[in-house]
Amino acid sequence: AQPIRRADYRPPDWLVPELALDFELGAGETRVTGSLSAVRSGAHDRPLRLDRDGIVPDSVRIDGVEADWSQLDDAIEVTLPGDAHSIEIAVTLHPDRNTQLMGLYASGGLLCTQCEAQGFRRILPFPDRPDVLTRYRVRMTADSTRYPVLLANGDPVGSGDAGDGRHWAEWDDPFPKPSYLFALVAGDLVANTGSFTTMSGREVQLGIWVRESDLAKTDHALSALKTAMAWDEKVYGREYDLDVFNIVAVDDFNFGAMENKGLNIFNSRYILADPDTATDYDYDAVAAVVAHEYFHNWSGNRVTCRDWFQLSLKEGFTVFRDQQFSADQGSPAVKRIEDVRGLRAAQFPEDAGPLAHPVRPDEYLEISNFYTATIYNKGAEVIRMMHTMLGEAAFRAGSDLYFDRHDGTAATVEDFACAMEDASGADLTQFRLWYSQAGTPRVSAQLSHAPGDGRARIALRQLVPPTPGQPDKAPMLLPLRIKLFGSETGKPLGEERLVLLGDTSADIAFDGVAETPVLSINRGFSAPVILDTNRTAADLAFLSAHDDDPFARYEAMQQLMLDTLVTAVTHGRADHDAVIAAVARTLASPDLDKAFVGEAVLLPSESFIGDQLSVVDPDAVFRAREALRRDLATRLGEQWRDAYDGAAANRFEYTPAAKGLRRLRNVALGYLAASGAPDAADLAFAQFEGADNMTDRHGALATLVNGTSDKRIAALDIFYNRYRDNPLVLDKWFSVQALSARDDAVDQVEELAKHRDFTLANPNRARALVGMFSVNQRAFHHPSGRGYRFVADQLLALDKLNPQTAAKLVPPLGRWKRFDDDRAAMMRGELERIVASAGLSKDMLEQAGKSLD
Ligand code: B3K
Ligand code: ZN
Repeated sequence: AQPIRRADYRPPDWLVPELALDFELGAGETRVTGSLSAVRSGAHDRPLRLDRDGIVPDSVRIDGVEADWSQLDDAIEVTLPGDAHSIEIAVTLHPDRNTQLMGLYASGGLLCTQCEAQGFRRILPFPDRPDVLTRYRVRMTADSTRYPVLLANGDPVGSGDAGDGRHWAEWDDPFPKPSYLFALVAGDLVANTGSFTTMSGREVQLGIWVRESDLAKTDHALSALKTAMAWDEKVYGREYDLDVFNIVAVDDFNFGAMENKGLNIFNSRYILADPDTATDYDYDAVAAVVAHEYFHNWSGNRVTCRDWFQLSLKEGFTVFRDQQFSADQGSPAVKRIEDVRGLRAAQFPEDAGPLAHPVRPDEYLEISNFYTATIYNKGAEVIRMMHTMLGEAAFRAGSDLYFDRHDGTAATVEDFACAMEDASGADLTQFRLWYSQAGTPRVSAQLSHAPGDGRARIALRQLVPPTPGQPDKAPMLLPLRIKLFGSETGKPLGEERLVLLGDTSADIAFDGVAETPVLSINRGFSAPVILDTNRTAADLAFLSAHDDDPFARYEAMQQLMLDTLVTAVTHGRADHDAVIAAVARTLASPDLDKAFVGEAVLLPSESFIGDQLSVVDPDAVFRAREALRRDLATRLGEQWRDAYDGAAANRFEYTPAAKGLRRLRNVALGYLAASGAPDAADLAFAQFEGADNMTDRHGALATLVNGTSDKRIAALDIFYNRYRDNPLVLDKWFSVQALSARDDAVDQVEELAKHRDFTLANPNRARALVGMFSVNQRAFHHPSGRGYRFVADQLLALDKLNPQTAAKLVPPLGRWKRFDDDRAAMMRGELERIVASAGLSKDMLEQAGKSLD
């Protein structure tokens, strides 16, 4: 297969201003007729090219006359004599055989669509590219009993009886859109409805559509939607533009959700929530994803992407918007901690490995592989840095200008940067390197102090590491928020400064510094970089207690823990005292937000510790981390018990304060278990049985599943029997075992893959077992290589059904260079076995192939 290159972009030869779609819907067979207007764009004599994937037209008519077409592998071509023609194409589809879940497919009795990025070509041969904007009118006819509800984009314009037990409905979307935003849903659904009055006084009907049995779990999503609509008006001045906004939840979905115009389709895990089945984490995720998809109505739909290389234009910006939204709903510091933890868990390793690519990539084989942490999360960091440098008001002016200028068009990343520059007067020339250069910059900051002349100096250096295809990098523009604190008084020494580091090295001076200063740098994670400083354990412990920015306090604590753990791994032992004292102090600070305390006292993950080492020995990392954990647990035994008891809640409430209590309580329970306290398992089991919410029940289960108590099996059985009919909760039952820290985790996971409730056909289930297992560092990297073999076997089987979801699970195997020779050879061996398999998808070929380099 030939890569698609950004440099080869050419505007479309033919435009399609109008499309009427007619669906005769059925799960076994659906007949589609598409009537489109094709208009020649520019002077050329090239044929009309209509992309296709696995479908062959039953007929093609040009201006009402049966016509010939030439059939290529991935398209059909029609030669058109004039400059404007009407084309009618008929196709037969088989939704119930569509295991890829792209195009039109069946899920739990529903029929639904997924078209981004290139699924529309599995429904109708069409110029399936985001810069072709079309006005859609959709007519659906279906069995009235099986599919009483028929939804599509835009506004409903008619419905009626179609005879023979069938009915029809017609929808019209007045906003021209690219084919990837097309959607329809047919099924036996009910809605939780509401309405929202926009800032100009228009009333919008809202509907969250689910199976009847799930209706009681939709209030949270509906209220999050209303909050998000109001927030986007207030913070970005963006108003909704149709009379209806519908969301449908489906069980089989390749990712989180999809922002189809006026008809969002969601993975049910990001809609359904009630206290008995959803954790606080799930509740937060539902609100964040509902908001994210809603925000796409402007950042993605009204202004879309010219081509898929511009994907971060909509995704990076929309992730930034949903992060701001979530921060505004609770604790901004805790939200930032979670986002940075996610960035370090997924994006930093991606940027350091064989699949590293810039936020605006230069080429791809399969676009589905580029819905990555780099495009989404690093993309969001890039927008955040603009926000930091320009300030709130200028950033908003830039965003207004961007939406004004490009409304109704397909834009580029460059257009966004230009709007920001034009509205603010800023020069983002060097800053644009964030879009073109891959790799996480490394920054070194060395603080020195001359007490005699009251001057502190920070020597800054930056290095952008080489990545595949990009051996040499230019220095980037890094916004670093910096503040100094006095080591004796604990007080800030002057205001925070925003330093823009644009050179390879720079010297920053602070005057009037009489006291020995301690350096607080990259506050709020103002630049997504890896930092190296000359701060001692004492400095970090000091900051963890005195920094006036909670995020910076968290970072100082993490760095202190990380330094301790790296020492332990490399030298076989380390002094735990500084960490223990700092954690003790944090636990004893009554003024701190409980949610923050719960995050601050958590040890860095095994994989993040591994990322600091030149060669990773996962067993050594596990041992070092367990030793510190046990030491913290036993030496602060009383404090963990106080924290546990002090965080006991009354009845379930979903409020930031109640969430914080649950967070701290469950973290404390984990430490109590790690201390070997004789009553820890009973405590966990009592919490498991007595809980009135999933956060506490799941927290207790996780503690038991990691341990050796005989309560473990009992809890797993009770949990299974209670939730066996709830697929989303059953996913938790699989994943909590896949993530187990026990020695026998590999055996358990091999058994679970044979369980009657395990299936690769459902992406959530596949990810719950295989995806979660492959991030369980000790189990996946079992020295026997069984973990690698298990994952490779599952990926090969999944690739036959659903290449897109299979390919997403390759990266853990692709990290082989980071491990010892034996493990590296076994991981490579599995990748080689994958690449050599017959009938491999393009998705897998790209991911596994690149991972071998
Ligand atoms: N835009 C979709 C993602 C589509 C992924 C296609 N492989 C959801 C989102 O980012 O909001
Ligand atoms: Zn998105």
